[in-house]
Amino acid sequence: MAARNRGFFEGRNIFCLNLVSSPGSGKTTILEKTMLALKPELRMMAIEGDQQTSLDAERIMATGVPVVQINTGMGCHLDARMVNRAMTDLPTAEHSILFIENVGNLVCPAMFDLGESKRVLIISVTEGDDKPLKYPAMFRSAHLCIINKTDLLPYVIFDVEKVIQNAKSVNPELEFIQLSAITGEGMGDWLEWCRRSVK
Ligand SMILES: Nc1nc2c(ncn2[C@@H]2O[C@H](COP(=O)(O)OP(=O)(O)OP(=O)(O)O)[C@@H](O)[C@H]2O)c(=O)[nH]1
Ligand SMILES: [Mg+2]
Repeated sequence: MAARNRGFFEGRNIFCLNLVSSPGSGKTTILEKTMLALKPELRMMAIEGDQQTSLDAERIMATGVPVVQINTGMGCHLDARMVNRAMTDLPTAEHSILFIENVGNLVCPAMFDLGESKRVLIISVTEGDDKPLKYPAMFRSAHLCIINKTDLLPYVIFDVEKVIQNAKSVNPELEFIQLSAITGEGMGDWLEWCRRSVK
């Protein structure tokens, strides 16, 4: 099913991102800011995964981007079948970006290919710089690592160089972008990464 999704996305030049992280690291906040910034130039869609509620979908809807909420109930991750079903409720614009916000969980989503083009892992500076070593599967499966909430660095014990070094020890190919979704610092690098990726 993941392969079918991937073929569907590739055939339409839909760049699909699977955003994974612990709960609360800032996935929805980054998406809200990204959508408001890129709306004038890019077509976007979103799938929101949570165990319960449509709270995140409502936040995305407020930006004007088409969105579908998936509730996994007792489930702890999205799978390719859920994404395939959700796509029937989204307008599939060619040359667009599909953002899939996975269920907040640094373990299970690592093992489920959704058919995405790239996997984006978000870690916030309040989570500790040891996380790549403790949850290596997620860091190993990601293409890009966003280090979020850099505005909080003066208040927490978190060594950015160390988290990068730890993450590279499990995945030497991993790219990094540091940003604060709240102050906007570093958001330009992420927006540029998105722009470059859409064909
Ligand atoms: N200081 C600071 N707070 C942030 C930043 N980004 C997000 N937050 C806050 O972090 C909290 C969680 O943000 P969300 O965007 O809901 O996180 P999430 O990863 O979507 O959470 P789940 O969907 O529940 O996994 C909110 O209170 C945000 O305002 C940031 O860059 N700096
Ligand atoms: Mg969220």
